[in-house]
Order: sequence, then structure tokens, then C-alpha cells
Amino acid sequence: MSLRGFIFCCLIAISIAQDETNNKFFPEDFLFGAATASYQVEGAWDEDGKGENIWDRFTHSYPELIANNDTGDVACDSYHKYKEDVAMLKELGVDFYRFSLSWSRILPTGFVNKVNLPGVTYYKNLIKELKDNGIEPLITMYHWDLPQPLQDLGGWTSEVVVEAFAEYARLNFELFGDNVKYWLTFNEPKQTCLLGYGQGMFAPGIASPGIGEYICTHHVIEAHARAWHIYDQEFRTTQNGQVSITIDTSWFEPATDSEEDAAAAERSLQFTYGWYANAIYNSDYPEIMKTRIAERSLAEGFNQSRLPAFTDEEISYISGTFDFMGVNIYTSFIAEAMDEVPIGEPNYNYDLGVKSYQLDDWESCAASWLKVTPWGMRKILNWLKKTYNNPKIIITENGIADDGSTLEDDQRVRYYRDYLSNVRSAMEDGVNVIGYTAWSLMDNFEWLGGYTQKFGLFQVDFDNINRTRTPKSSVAYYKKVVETHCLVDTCEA
Ligand code: GBH
Repeated sequence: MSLRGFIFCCLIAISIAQDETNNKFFPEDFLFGAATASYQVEGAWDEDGKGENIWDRFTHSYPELIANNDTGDVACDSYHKYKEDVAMLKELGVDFYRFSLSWSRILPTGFVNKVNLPGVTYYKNLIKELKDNGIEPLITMYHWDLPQPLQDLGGWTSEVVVEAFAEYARLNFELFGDNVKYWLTFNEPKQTCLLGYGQGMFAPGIASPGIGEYICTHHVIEAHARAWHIYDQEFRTTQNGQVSITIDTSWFEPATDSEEDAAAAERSLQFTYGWYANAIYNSDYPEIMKTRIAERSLAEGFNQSRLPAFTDEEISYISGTFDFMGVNIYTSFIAEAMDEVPIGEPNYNYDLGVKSYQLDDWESCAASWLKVTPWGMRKILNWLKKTYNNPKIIITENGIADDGSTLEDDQRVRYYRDYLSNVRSAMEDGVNVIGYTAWSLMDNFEWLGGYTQKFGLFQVDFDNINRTRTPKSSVAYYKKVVETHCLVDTCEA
């Protein structure tokens, strides 16, 4: 092909891509942010009085479960480098930074009897550095790192932890609330409960399929509601902030236009997002979960449902415990109806009873579970609007992994552009999205993936004792979007 022909083709290709991108401005007050979580970035796992948590214990006890036997012992060393982190946020120009508090750094025993002052100082310094640079903190209180002493008492299968969380939440509001407008109680509780207490793949590594995850969830929902009410009664009038929870979900696309597949897709959404969200944004667990789990439990020989029941009083106490809706969205699945699994061992997947999969021709990335499906973003946002009565939504995570081989992360640039384009289109559909958060500010400890899956806008050199941070190409793109509120070269009002 001639050079002219080549350039012509490129221009066509670019204009097609740009055509598909929504070219409306995001509203002026739309909030853009970037996120991390304590265990994934802080390091300093046993420094300055921090207690042991379940991810410290899990990575140290079962190194073979984590890629390259990696741990979060040092991670990005953000405990010492938070000023560099804030400088990176400043470079991006974001409105807010979503980070999480390490419960064990503040309360080494998990209980409020011993407050670890250096831990408190660390977060106060971080918050001050953010505010001094015009960046709002959005704080997650629990991003999976439960204090080990609380796990020793049963962790999220125990009522004790509900009470301990409520007191930890009150302390956080007292300590930091004057400077914090946005709070999340829990990040992705489904991963805590399903992977941590059902399947046993994540810390604390308890495999109690079909039982543990439901008990865990029941307590997490109660703990969330306790924290929201504490804020509402004791802090709202003076601190004026907003409290919610963030739940992750994928979009589930029916395999065909049959009624059975449509029902399978809806059931998947109810069993993933609805499991946590229905009690909070509507009321009680989703009917479909109550019915299916009760039926299978009785057939299996249990005397009652494996899904615990809320009392009427609890249902009304939990309902409405949100000031906005938090949601993490990365990918999509196809949902297909299937024959019932014969009654036998209890299992969440049998309770759900859906065959779900991703298609081979969906674009892949360095994280095998994450296929690039930007169109799913628009669909799931519309589903959330419809199902939960049009709440105010903050997308608290969205992003993609690379393998670290290049700083020219063109795939991430396209991912952000195409997902944000679908966010903007969903807003035109009437979905009330008020904020968006890129996961992640920088490469970090990606749980079982260790340091092999890199979600960062900034690269972190984990071989260098300085944990040097370097911008990838996506930094320039996201910075432009944050600055102009526009995804393409020129936008329309
Ligand atoms: C989020 O989880 C987390 O909140 C965040 O901490 C994380 O870094 C980020 O996304 C990127 O993953 O081990 O192959 O069985 C997103 C949902 C749920 C996706 C657990 C990966 C385990 C896949 N994640 N899942 S695997």
C-alpha cells in the first residue's frame, strides 16, 4: 500500500473509532477519581504497631496460592510514599482519591480498646495532603483486610464482628469525618463472602460452599446498616457527608431471546448484585434467592434455608441505608438457562443455576476473567436504574490489566474511552451517574495474581527498592478527559 493509502486508511479507522465514541461533554459537576486499596498498595505490613490481618496471614501461610509467591508486605510502599501518590493524583487532575483504611493499622486487635496512633496519623497525613492539593478523599473502610484476631473469633461468620465493625466505623467518623465527604463501608462484599467463606480461594480461605458465604453476607449487610445508622444519627448534621457500600457486578447478556435465558440473566444479576443490594436499596433479599435456596436446602435435608432470614425489624432497619449507590464494573458474561443440578451437596452455583461464560472473540487482557465489553457498561447501568429506582450512582472502580511489557498502554486508553463513552450514553438514557473512578491509580498487589496483573495508570517498578512510579500513556488520556470532560477531540454540549 502507498503511504498515502496507508494514511487514508488510518484516518478512516480513527474516524470510525471516534464516531463510536460519545462526543457529549460530561456535566460540569461530574466527579472523576482514581482508586487503590490498603493491602494492595501500603506495604509496611508490621510497621509502627499495625496488627496482622487475614491477607497477611493468607499470603504468608499459603504462598503457593499467589502468583510468584508474592505478598503485600511492601507492595507500592505507599505507607512511606503517600506524598508521591498524591502528586500523581494531582498530575491526573482528579476530583477525588478512593483509598481504603487498613482496620489493623488503626485497631491492631480489631477492637477499639487499643488505637494505634501512628496508623491514625498516617491516614490524617494522607487526608491532609489530599485536601492541600484540592483532592477529596473517598474512603472505603473495608477492602477485604480483616484483623486476624477477629478472624480467630469466626470472622464474618460471627456476630462479634458486626459489633466490632460498627465501633470501628464510629471511630473512623470521629477521627477523620470532619475532612471526608464520601464513605464506603465495604468494597465488593461478594468477594469477601463467596471467595473467602464459600469457595475458600481468598483470605481467610474457608471453604464452606452454600453455607459460609450466606452467613458472611448476612453479617456484612447488618454491619453496613449499623455503620450507616451511626453516621445518620451521630455525625450527619455536623459532618454532612454521604455513606454507602460498593458492590461489584458484571453485565449478564441472555444467550438467546428465549424466556428461559432472559430469566437466567436476571437471576444472575439478582444473585450477584441483588444479593447485597436488594436489602439496602429495596428491601430484604431478592425473592428469587429466598425461594430457590429454601427449596434446595429443604430437599438437601436441612431444616431451614441455608440463606439466613432477616426479621421484619431488620428489613426496615437495613432498607434505605445509602446516600448514593456504589458499583464496580469491569466485564460481562453470557447467561444461559441450564437443567437443575441434582440435589446433593450445597453450593451457591447450584442455587443460582445458570450457565455463564464469555465468548472467545471478546477482547482479552492480562487478567483472564476480564474481557473487554464496553457495551455491557451501558446495559448494566440501565439495569441498576430500573431495578433500584434510579439512584445517584458513583462507579467506584473500572479498569483493565496489562502485563507490564510496555508503557504504551493503548489497550487501556481504548478501554477507558469506550467504557466512559457507554457511561455517557447511559446518562443520556437517564441513568443518574455522578462520578467515575479509574482502577487503579498505580500497579499494585492484584490478590491471587500477585504483581503479574497490572491495573495501574502509573507503572510501579516492584524490583526497585524505591518502587519508582512512571506514567503510562493512559495518564495523558485520562488527564485530558478529567480536564475537558470530553472523550474525543471536540465535544458538544
Ligand atoms: C476488584 O475486583 C477489586 O475491588 C480490586 O481490589 C481489584 O484489584 C480489582 O477489582 C481488579 O481485579 O482469581 O481468576 O478467580 C474485581 C472483581 C473478583 C475479579 C475476583 C477477579 C477473581 C478472579 N474480581 N475475581 S480469579
